[in-house]
Parts: sequence; structure tokens; C-alpha cells
Amino acid sequence: MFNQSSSNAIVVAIVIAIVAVGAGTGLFAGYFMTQAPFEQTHGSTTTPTGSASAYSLVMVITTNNVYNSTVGDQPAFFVLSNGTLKSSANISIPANREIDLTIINYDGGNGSLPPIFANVTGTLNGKETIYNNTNINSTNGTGQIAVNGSVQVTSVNASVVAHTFTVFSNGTEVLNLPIVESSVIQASFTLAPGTYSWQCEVACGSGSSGWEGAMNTSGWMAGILTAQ
Ligand SMILES: [Cu+2]
Repeated sequence: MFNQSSSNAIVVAIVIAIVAVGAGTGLFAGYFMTQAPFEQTHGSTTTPTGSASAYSLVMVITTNNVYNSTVGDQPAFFVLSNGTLKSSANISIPANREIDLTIINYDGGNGSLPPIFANVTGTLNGKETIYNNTNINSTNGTGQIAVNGSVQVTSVNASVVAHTFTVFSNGTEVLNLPIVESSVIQASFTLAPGTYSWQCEVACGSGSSGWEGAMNTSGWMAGILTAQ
């Protein structure tokens, strides 16, 4: 049975719901604006990009890798291939084809880097996508990982960069992806045929400079990238 009073009740309920959602959104936006270390290019949730014809390359950064008995643990990049972590010393990709690169970073720390390497360069849209980062997405505090979507950025705050994946052609930078602490990043790029070097630009290694150990060892924080 429909009558005016129940209709009014429904309208009131809808208005309350809209106000509640609006307030919640406002609160979240406020949290985001004060906490987010990123220069946002847009604030909406996105889905992973990459076309069906793209070549998928997945890399994983782990921290508890024994370098040697003197240095101890060092962080290292690996290539995830058929469910196995393989060495990143010599990475092979198809040339002149879209590469859909995902980097899963388990390292929650950060380090010093020249600020220029906090910029994203060399990707097809000039951006990278960051997923599930504790600093931008957690509503439970920075110690928690909350799966709350993603953000596309053209640069990040250097203070939250754990590593970079930086590719050079004869010393000239052709790709730079800053990798935020405890995050997953994705970017798409293409490379002409050739032999490139890759290097992390965050001083995450050993020694007083942080540039020893992993930083100058192929398969840890440096290596060769071949496009053919
Ligand atoms: Cu590094």
C-alpha cells in the first residue's frame, strides 16, 4: 500500500543516505589531500592498463637476500617467470612492442636519490600507476596495507621512493620509474632494438655511500636489458 507518509519517509531516507555518502567522500578526500605524497594527475580509481598485444614483464623486489656474510641482507630485483623468481641480471624483452611492466615491491623502506629520479619518464602516457600503497590508500594507518585501488602519477615525493627502475641507452636515460615503498607499480613503454643497462638510483646498497653491494652488482640493483 502506497501513501504519502511512507513516500515522505523514503525521501528522507534517501536524503540521509546521500548526505552520509557525501560526508564520507569528503572525509576521505580530506585524508587523501593531507596524506598523499603524490602529485595526482587524477584522483579516480583506475583499472590496470595494457592491451592484449602487450608483452607482460613482472618484476619483484625483495629485501631479505643474503649478499654475503659481511654485508648481510640486500634488496634485489627479480623477474617473475612462470611462478619463479629469476635473476634480473639479463632481462630480455621484445623490441618495438608495448611492454606492460609491473613491479611488485615488498621493500617498505626508502632511501636518498637525486630528486630528478622521482619523475616518471619514458612511458607511453608519461605516467605510472601505483597500486595499494600504504601511504596513499590505507585507512587503517601506515602500518597497514589496504587494497583501495590506484593512482596515476607523473612524479612522486622523493622521500617515499624505495627504488627506481631506470634504463639507459649508452648513458642516456630512456625510462625512469620511481617505486614507492610497499607498493605495486605498472607502466607501459616500448624500446627500439638494442642493449640497454638498468640501474636503481636510490642508494639502497651497502658502504658509506650506499652504492656498494646490491647497487653495483648485476642482478641485484643493476643489470642489462636487451630489446630484440
Ligand atoms: Cu634500489
